[in-house]
Amino acid sequence: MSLTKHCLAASPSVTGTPSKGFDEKAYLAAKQLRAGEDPYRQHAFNQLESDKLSPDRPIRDTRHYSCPSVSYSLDLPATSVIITFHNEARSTLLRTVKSVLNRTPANLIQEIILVDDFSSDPEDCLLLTRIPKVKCLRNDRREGLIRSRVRGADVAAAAVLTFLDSHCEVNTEWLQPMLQRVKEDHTRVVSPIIDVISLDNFAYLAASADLRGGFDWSLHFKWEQIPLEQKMSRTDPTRPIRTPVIAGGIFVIDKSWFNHLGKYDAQMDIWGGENFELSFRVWMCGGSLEIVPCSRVGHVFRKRHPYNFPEGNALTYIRNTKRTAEVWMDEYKQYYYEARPSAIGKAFGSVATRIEQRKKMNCKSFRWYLENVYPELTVPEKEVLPGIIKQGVNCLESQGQDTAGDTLLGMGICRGSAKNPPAAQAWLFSDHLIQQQGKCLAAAFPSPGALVALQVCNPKEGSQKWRRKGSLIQQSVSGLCLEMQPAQLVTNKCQADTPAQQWQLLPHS
Ligand code: UD2
Ligand code: MN
Repeated sequence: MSLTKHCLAASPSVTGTPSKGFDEKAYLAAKQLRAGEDPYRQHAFNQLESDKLSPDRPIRDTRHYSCPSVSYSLDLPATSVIITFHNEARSTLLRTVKSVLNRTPANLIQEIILVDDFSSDPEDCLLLTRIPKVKCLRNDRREGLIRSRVRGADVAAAAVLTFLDSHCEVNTEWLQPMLQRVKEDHTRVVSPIIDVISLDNFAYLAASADLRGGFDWSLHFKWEQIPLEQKMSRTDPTRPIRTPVIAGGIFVIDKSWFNHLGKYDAQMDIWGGENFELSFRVWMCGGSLEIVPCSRVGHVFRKRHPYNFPEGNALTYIRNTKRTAEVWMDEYKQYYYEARPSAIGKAFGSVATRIEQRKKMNCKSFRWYLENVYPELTVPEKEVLPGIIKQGVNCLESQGQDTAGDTLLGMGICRGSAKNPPAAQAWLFSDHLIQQQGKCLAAAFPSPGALVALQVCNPKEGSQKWRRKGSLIQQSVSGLCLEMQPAQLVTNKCQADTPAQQWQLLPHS
């Protein structure tokens, strides 16, 4: 577990100039695919295609056309790039390293720290230290990417850390926009848009610029569209996108902030879940996460893991996500267990020190996170709650029918008691529906000022789905809020300080 002597050697030459000591061709040739071998077997991508490409191949600049005219500080901080890998293909590993050196101003790269997570051949890593700035740490047993990254971060000399997977290609001006955001505010943790390098033919493909990181209650990561209301209000495509979670592999973080927040949970093994744990921690403990669209980094997304999990893939994922749920999700962890029942009763080690750290840092609650960072994640509401819907001293009520036979909705002084209201003021809240006698509140054509009416309940109907957002009641599909205007109930742009949008849902029991 020590720095090898290669790693301590000073780097005499300037970044970008080929190093005399490193023979690229020999490095690659030594590990070429044997004739007849399945090119997907070892790495779960087409190694043959990767091996054919130059380590310096050009790629298309996939940024929005307004990005090149954005300017950045002249005194951006330098960064230590940390790349952990376990049995990576030489051609992809080398291309990752070269793309960084070729496409980044030399003064911004302090060093590239490779953490060889006990790959079969130590030379995959060691030989690369002949390239200026490249260092190599080798684990003397398999640790997994989480502990490996911490090991790399601990020896990093720069004030800012940049993590990359070992099969990436960074694009034009990828680093500057991320460093700029971190320099302005060291609590920001930033990612690029992650472009796709085809696992079949290694074509470099632009990813959508309208995505952010999301997840479901089983703690399964997914890319999702940024909410409509945010998309509509985006006038400048170079502005960062707030993201509830990051994908995990490619991000920039201030080193002292990373340390302050507790690095990673070192009891997580191999792969998976650490991105949720870090994301919840960053948001809940005073930082923020964002995707910077003018930064683009390509990554080979695979369909299966090319390496083994000593404890098995499923158990490892459970252990890591269960530790995340136990430390960060408070009472909401019940939904994790409902969505992933196989996690119930499984061993996950002690989380006492992580919980203690959360307390010490005085982090906010998971409820705060849900309300402020990820209100789009719907909380399962299985039980049916009977109740009243109050605004000031008035209650939402049905007020007979109009000539077309539609129920009129309005406000009336609350009668009876919350426990025993008259039928016209009694509502059921269930599964995101708000109903009265089989009819549900619906905004069929939601727009500011559009009427909300009662319709026959249909749980599949998006226009009938509502969720609480503090004291607002928001329609999930449109993002608009329920508002009482003098004579009618409408949807309108959500405004937390508008009294007509403040609602209390008081249950009967
Ligand atoms: C994504 C992330 C990855 C990580 C993972 C969840 C991106 C682009 N990738 O999965 O970084 O956050 O989600 O954990 O966001 N590795 C080791 N030791 C191991 C296993 C893996 O060093 O025991 C290395 C591996 O060689 C690679 C990196 O860790 O460089 C990530 O592994 P992956 O590429 O299999 O993960 P990926 O991209 O599916
Ligand atoms: Mn990867």
